[in-house]
Amino acid sequence: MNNKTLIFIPTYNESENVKKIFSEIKSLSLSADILFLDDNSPDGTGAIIDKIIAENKNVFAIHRKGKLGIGSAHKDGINWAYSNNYDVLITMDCDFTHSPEYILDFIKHSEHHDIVIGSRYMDKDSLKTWNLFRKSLTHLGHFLTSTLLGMPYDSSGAFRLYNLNRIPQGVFGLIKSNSYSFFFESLFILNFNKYSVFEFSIQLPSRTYGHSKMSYKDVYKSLKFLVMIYRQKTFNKKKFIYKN
Ligand SMILES: Nc1nc2c(ncn2[C@@H]2O[C@H](COP(=O)(O)OP(=O)(O)OP(=O)(O)O)[C@@H](O)[C@H]2O)c(=O)[nH]1
Ligand SMILES: [Mg+2]
Repeated sequence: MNNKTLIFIPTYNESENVKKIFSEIKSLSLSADILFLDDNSPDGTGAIIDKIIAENKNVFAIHRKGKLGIGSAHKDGINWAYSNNYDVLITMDCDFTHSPEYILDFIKHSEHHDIVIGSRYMDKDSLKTWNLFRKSLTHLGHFLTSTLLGMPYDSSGAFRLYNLNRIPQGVFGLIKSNSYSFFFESLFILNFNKYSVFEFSIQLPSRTYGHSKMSYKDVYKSLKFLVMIYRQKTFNKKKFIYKN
């Protein structure tokens, strides 16, 4: 692997997961750096990250003053990766729903594609440990994003690889969402501008430690945002075109 690679992990109250996820990634022996972005987690996740940084020179952190949203965390992570000249960016959650060993598959599949996505919908057993409510909500989300945005992909997940040296930074500048809708908005914009997307199947176990940060308000906001993109795509699609 000659590409300069960054693994980006946003955290909010992940004190039970952050050390373990770091050691699992470390045990893969990749030549990759890791960037954590913590939003001043009340449970002290930020201090645990600083301890990891003090002992590992390939680990970095952005500390923000408060919870600014998962989408804005990803945008800051992406901009940091461009500013620091990374070729490849892998993004993932800290809660072990994204198993670190898949990172190797992302890298393997990245050679011929601009974006690689771990999909929950190619294998019907991918979400087998999830409760029925959460599984139904996820499938409904997938049905709506694929129907309204005309993309067959798993567009609401964070387990992704971006080939930054094939995607101009300005494309990401078109993304408006700072919340969970960041994921389908970013994929829609990338796909609309003809960047290639490759998916492979992943198993997604449910979170073991800690709590989900997604609220009903987030789900409602995402739905509203989805309808807004659908309307803009129908009546004003020029808005999504990236002009160099
Ligand atoms: N920095 C930062 N990280 C966040 C924020 N919201 C969520 N995260 C992190 O983003 C990742 C995904 O958040 P989750 O709460 O697991 O959301 P989810 O995966 O959609 O929901 P579950 O499947 O129910 O866990 C985790 O690593 C969180 O700690 C935020 O506002 N700021
Ligand atoms: Mg999660």
